[in-house]
Amino acid sequence: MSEGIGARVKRKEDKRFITGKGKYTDDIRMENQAYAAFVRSPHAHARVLGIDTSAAEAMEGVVAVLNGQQLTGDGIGNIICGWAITSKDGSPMNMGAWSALATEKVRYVGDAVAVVIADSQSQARLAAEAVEVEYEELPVLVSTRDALADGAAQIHDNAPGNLIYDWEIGDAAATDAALAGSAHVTEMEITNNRLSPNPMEPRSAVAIYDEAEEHYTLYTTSQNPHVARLVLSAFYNVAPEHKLRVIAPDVGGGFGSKIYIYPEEITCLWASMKTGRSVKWTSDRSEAFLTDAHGRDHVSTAKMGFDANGRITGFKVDTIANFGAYMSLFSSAVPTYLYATLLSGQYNISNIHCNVRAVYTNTVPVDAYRGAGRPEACYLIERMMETAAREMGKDPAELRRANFITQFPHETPVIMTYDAGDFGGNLDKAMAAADVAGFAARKAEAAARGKLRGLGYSAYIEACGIAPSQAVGSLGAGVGLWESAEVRVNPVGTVEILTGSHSHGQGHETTFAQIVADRFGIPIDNVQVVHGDTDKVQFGMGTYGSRSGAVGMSAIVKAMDKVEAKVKKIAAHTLEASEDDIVIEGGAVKVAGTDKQMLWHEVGLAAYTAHNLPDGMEPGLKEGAFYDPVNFTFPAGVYIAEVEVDPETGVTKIVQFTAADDFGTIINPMIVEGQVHGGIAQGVGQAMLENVSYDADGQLLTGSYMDYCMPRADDLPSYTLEHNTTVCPNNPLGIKGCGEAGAIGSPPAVINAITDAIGTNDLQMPATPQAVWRAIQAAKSP
Ligand code: MCN
Repeated sequence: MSEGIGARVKRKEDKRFITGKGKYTDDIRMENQAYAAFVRSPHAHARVLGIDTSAAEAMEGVVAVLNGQQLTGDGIGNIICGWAITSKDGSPMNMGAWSALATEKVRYVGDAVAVVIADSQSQARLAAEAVEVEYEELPVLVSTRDALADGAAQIHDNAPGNLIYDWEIGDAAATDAALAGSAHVTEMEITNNRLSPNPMEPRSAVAIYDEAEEHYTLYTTSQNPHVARLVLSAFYNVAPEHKLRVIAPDVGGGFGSKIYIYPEEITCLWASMKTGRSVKWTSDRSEAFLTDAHGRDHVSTAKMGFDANGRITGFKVDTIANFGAYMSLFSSAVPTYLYATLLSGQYNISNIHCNVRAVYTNTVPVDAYRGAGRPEACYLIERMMETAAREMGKDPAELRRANFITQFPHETPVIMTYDAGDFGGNLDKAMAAADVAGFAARKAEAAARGKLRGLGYSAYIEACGIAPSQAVGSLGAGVGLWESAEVRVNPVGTVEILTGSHSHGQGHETTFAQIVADRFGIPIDNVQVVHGDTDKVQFGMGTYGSRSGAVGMSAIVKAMDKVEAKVKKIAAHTLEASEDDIVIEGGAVKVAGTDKQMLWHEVGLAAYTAHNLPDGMEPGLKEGAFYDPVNFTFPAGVYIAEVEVDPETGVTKIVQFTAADDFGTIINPMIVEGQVHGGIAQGVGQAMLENVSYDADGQLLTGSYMDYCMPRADDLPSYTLEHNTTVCPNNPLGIKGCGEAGAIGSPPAVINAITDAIGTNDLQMPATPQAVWRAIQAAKSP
């Protein structure tokens, strides 16, 4: 069986994962290891008047108690947001100061003010409780909607009215005019609920300072160890870049939350230098809820206009995006270039305008979480489309079809250029697989059992495979978004791939090996994928924005092109043939049309023994490449959810979920399906169960799995998945990213299905039984 492109190969890495042999950060044990425990604010907003560490310092096992004054005194810089967004009046964004250990003020419950380093974890935690911090409580602001209101608590002095930026995209006047001239305008207020990321492995860091070498090593749960090293050295001044090695070993999921450099990594590195001990910190689940960057949290009002034929005339959106207490690394890009630029959806819309006001509140910082801006855009558009269809008495599928973009490339009014797609084909496949034609009969049968059955669509598009450095750089990104790779063919013909991408659940060790196996005709077991270590891989931009396939693999392809060119030269020279006649097939390098050949490993050996290489050729067989894409990739699809609601209780069951996706060329269908399954599960979680909730004092009400409801297997149906392939023209393999699609496309399908069932559009996520029941009652009352 082929193991190459398109093969349903089992994941190579799973052997160590399912046998408990994965090596995670918390598995690292150093001889002189000490443990860190953070002293965290119990208040959402308070002035720090004093910190008394004397009792803690006297406790058994305590090595040191360190605070923010010492940290800043040692020149450790503030945590920053790396993507500059300019407000529409030309002013820069108002970034409030964020010290890894707070000095004068705390701004959310869980904000760290000091750290205890002790011989054991329990000693550190006990001593952290003995640190006495005197606080003066300040007024608290939690609500996204109220953040800009007069009299709201002021969170950062340099962000008057809590406004971080007031940004816009598109043509306001043209959109207003289009709406004014519309035959029908649908208007909605839509919230996108705040989510907690919940990777299986909580965050962890082990910092090791080697005094003799003045060298630091950081093991950390990172999706992008090179960016972590860059930021820690260049911006936070923790260690010089060449004296800092960052290793992200096995990482048990991230979903975006492990892109950022958090206070804990910075503090552990610094504390290791201060104490001369290796310092380990591993978050427990409560700490994860309190400190991992949250996702979403938008409040939007939107108007979508239609002409008499149901063609969209204009789309106007006003969004308030809650950033929490501080600006995390990529936070500013999420509700702007990852959200508003996708507001055209799959539709041909001439006039779009979106205004985004980003605000501070006394809550955990908010940043990218699976989909990052694109789920928020998709949810808005797709709820508007479904509602508009109902208001105009049109079939929701056909309203979408009538507005689909059919010609590519297509430039939207919100600066995206979609490169390829077949939106009508996706809809056809999804409708056939979901048996939409049979829905009326199923609905009638459910009604006979006293159940309300509903069907909801979502036609999503997203921009991923992020993306061209030049474009994102000019839009404010502080980093390029290329990727690097090195392909090393060993003397025995086995291959090592060094990549700047980082796998933390996506199966890169398998899919990356598959493209090498495909190209060189060798077994995937002869390919080793090396990633996650700044000493082994020179640089890389890491994994997020579903970019490892489209960008990371493209860098490997570029490096393989160079290897192949050299292999052909060696074989042509050895076999006394023309380079043009050399082909690589089935593990051999052959002269086409003859029986002359070298086995793959013989070429490897020839490259290293080097006694018979072409004149002037350097020995060895190793090539590197950087790949910078010319555009994003645009996966798109249609999701159809079918639900049954019990009108007496509001309990809702998804009885059928169909996804027809276009991911371009698929390297491994099994891995892609796994990605879609996981994404849909998270989307269903957002739609029906998950919601981060604070009380008015800024206390987190959902700080454990007793209160934060994650989807479980029995909340989910067996999915029906279809693929409709249009090849991406902008990368060598024709790939589009698949890692976020499920989380982007599924929430509106679910809510559209529930609102179809209960006969009201007035429902916000999460559609818990209580929320659904209330919506049914509200719809009944006059
Ligand atoms: N792939 C493929 N064919 C395609 C596209 C992708 O076979 N046409 C394969 C890739 O080779 C890779 C996997 O599918 O093995 C996902 O590829 P891609 O869509 O490029 O996404 P990334 O590898 O860049 O992963 C990032 C993406 C994001 S942004 C989030 S968030 C997310 C996700 O992946 N977080 C995850 N999936 C996750 N899965 C797990 N288990 N854990 C996470 O934290």
